[in-house]
Amino acid sequence: MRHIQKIYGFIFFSIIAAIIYLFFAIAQIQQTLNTNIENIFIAEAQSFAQNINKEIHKYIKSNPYKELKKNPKLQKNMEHTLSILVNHAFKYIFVLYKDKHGNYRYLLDGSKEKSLFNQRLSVKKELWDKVYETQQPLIVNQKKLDNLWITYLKPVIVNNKTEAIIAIDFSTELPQNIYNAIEPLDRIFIYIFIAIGLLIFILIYQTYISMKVKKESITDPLTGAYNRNYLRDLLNHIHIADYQIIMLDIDHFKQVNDHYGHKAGDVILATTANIIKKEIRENDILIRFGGEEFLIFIKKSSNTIYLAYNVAQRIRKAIQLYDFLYDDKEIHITASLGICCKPEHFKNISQAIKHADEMLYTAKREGRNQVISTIKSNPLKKAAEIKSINDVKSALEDNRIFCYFQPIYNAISGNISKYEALVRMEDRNGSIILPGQFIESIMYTNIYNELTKNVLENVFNKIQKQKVSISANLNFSDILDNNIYNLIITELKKHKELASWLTIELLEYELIEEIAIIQKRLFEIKEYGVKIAIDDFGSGYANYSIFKLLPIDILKIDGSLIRDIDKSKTSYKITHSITLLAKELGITTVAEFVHSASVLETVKRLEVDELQGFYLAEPSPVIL
Ligand code: GH3
Ligand code: MG
Ligand code: MG
Repeated sequence: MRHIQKIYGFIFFSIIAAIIYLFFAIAQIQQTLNTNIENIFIAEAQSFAQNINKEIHKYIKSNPYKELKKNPKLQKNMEHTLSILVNHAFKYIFVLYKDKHGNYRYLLDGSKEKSLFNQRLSVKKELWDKVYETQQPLIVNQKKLDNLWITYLKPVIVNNKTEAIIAIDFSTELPQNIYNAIEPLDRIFIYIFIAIGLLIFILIYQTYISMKVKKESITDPLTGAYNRNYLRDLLNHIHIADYQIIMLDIDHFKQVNDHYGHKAGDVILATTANIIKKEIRENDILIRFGGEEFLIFIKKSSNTIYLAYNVAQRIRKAIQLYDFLYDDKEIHITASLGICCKPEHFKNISQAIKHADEMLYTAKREGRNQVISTIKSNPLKKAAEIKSINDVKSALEDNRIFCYFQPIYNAISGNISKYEALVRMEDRNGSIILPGQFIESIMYTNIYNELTKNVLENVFNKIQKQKVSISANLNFSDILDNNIYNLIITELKKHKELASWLTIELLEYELIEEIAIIQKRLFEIKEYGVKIAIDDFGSGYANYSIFKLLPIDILKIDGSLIRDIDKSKTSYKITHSITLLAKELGITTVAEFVHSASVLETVKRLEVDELQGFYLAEPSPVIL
């Protein structure tokens, strides 16, 4: 289509160029014709003057005035000769001499009227004098616009002295005739130019209109942002690796509509779009994605992965602080934002947008008025670098510590019975870091406690929001920590229903000195209805007295046993004995690390109650 437009454009401008060329070419022809006519006439005048000069020299040998005055017959004869040359073009042919006062007077006159001999003729003296002095012929061009009017002056030299001047006046209307012949063409050109002018005007107007229509079709009239039509076009040609994606949704917008009316809602939508526009740059793209949902493509400029995150935080704060005004009422709103930092890691743009939307969903679920940003970490890049205390500390401060959730399935029904919360850290590059890379360095520091609190709050929130069973990992040291213990108890008291959704998974269980305190605290927690699980049972020195001391509901069989249960007889037998023991004690068993079909088949055969592992489901930032 564009190709054809280009061809039309080329043809159109070629035609215009040809017409303009023709216009100037014709003007040039007219000019050339005029010059040629002029030259022909001048050549003729020269030859006339030459002949007259010869004639004069034939009969006159000294002073022409004196000789002609003496000989009127000669004068008459010569005038007759001149008169033969006179015609409608060469109208005046005469010979003048200069008297001693410097005035010019007739010697011979070619016109057939009565003789003007010795009468004065007023001429342009300076020109005539010049011919007298230089003894060179002169062409005096009195050309009018379309007619030629030329006087040709030739000196008559006798004995090296200028004695007279032959003057031939000629004029022609040929140029006028040519002009008359060409004039219709000129008129045609005027019409053509007017037509071209009109055509150009129509073209410009049409282009303007079609651009306007096009703009309207891709713009949302309420907010002035692009609409989904634009997004559809954009998806075809956008280079997604150049952008990061933000998805924004206004929190509780329905309530704004309900409280203040739909018009107020509209004002808020338009104003929000303006706030966003102020926070983004020219190269970024703002699209109204849905009702109160905006999609923003942030053009990468530097190599900071946090670009979109920073922009999103700015937008979030700006919206939170803005006093929206409607009908003299001040309205305050907040927004939640989800980010896809590395769209290039997704199969296509739609998937990347979907990821940003999932992050937005997470932001909503986890309290709104916040920015959630995770990335699908690049599988090619597995940096196993250990993070420092400071890294974790700033991650905590920046809200870059959160949980992934891995489902645990009931082996018989196949339904999800609960999720295990697995802590994750997002580093400054947007990569998701596993606990193995950062827990070590903060162990036994207050940062570790901060992290645990953060995880617990995360889990409590998730339970409140989604009403799902979640299992949280804690150490004995966490139970002993007063802050953490109090946090748990306070939450359990505050939200009575919380306990039934919560499982505490104990990661270590050596019988330390303080076991009595742990025992007391765990019994107290269990009183509320929280379930207690023993994690990684079967690794290290499995101490059976733990079942006597602590109120255990669930036993998670260590992954190292499950991993090769389909291949190792020992693993199989140990697991078997653990399941038998658990059954005897009335404890639920969980097999973690179910990573293949044959492992799954084997643990099912051993009648393990619950199953967890990559083969069934990977940990995910959201619970659907
Ligand atoms: P959440 O915090 O979960 O996002 O809740 P919410 O109420 O903002 O979201 P929900 O999707 O439930 O409601 C969105 C509302 O936005 C519903 C719809 O009537 C309203 N809406 C959609 N488009 C427009 C519009 O153009 N103008 C106005 N005034 N309201 C709109
Ligand atoms: Mg909303
Ligand atoms: Mg919505």
